[in-house]
Amino acid sequence: MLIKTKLPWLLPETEATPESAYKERRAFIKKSGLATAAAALSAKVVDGATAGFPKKPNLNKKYIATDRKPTPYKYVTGYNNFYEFTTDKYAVRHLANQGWKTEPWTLKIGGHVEKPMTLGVNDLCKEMGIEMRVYRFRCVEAWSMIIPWDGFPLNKLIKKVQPTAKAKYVKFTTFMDEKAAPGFKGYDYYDWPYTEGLRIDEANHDLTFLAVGIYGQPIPNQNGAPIRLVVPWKYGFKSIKSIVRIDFTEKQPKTLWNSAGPDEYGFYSNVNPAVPHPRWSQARERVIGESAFAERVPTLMFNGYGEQVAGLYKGMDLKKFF
Ligand SMILES: Nc1nc2c(c(=O)[nH]1)N[C@H]1C(S)=C(S)[C@@H](COP(=O)(O)O)O[C@H]1N2
Ligand SMILES: [Mo]
Repeated sequence: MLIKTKLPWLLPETEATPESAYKERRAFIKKSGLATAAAALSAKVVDGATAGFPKKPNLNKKYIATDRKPTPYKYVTGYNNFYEFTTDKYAVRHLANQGWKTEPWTLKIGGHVEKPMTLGVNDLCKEMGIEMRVYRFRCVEAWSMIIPWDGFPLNKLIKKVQPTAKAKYVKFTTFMDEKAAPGFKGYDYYDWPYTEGLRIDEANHDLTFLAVGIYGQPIPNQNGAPIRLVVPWKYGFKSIKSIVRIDFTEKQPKTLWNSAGPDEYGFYSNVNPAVPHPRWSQARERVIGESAFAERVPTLMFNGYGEQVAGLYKGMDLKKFF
């Protein structure tokens, strides 16, 4: 298989990380000088500063995960996948806060729309209004969190730009600045920049969210400042970070993970406990923040959002990979 033979370092962390390994890793980071960030290890995480961010976003009570507690902030912002910086989940927060500027930031929207536009994220925050929603988040690597996101539904922005009849898909693109992040050169076998896509009806679904904050604060760099997608019923890699472009397309767009491993990372990639990843089961997940030795909990179809989203996939065989 492509990834197994050529890209062994892609092997995601499917195993629980015991506390001892975590401590060893901290020691390693300190010694290796990997991070000038060694000093920052004990320092406060630097939050992204988004001037347009409201003082106190209101919780939208329609969207609260009731059966699990939100994952503590330190895990949400300290255990990250952001390959533009590094594949080391614990080092992302250091590398993403060493001079990478996420403000000001503009988002360009184009393709098949009546009103292509370029928007500043601060203005966007003010115009769209920011609400908090607590969503489950399930990574394809079989770990999960519960995250209070602040942002607005993508469909509000879609309404503003008015897609034409030709717009069947939406393509998202992440920033690409080789000076700001070492991953572009370090992992040059990926088809950078990071891209993702949704079908237009998925993009318009009320659950599909653009997040500019976490826990009522501007979203930290490591979580995808200043604006990232959140699609809670899909595997985490669909939730693309630090978006610079949104394009409405006629054809299904190429996406980074689907190109890198088409047999492992489908375009749809809805959370589905019945369809194993070719290299591991998706039936259960490790809840981050609980003991590494805690029993894994069952993964839910569509990550628990089946009632809301199953209708989008009528006629598609849910026992199959797609
Ligand atoms: N641009 C970009 N977006 C990305 C990624 C990435 O490497 N680059 N990783 C994805 C993966 S695999 C996951 S699980 C989530 C992680 O989001 P978090 O670090 O905020 O938990 O971001 C997704 N979005
Ligand atoms: Mo992921």
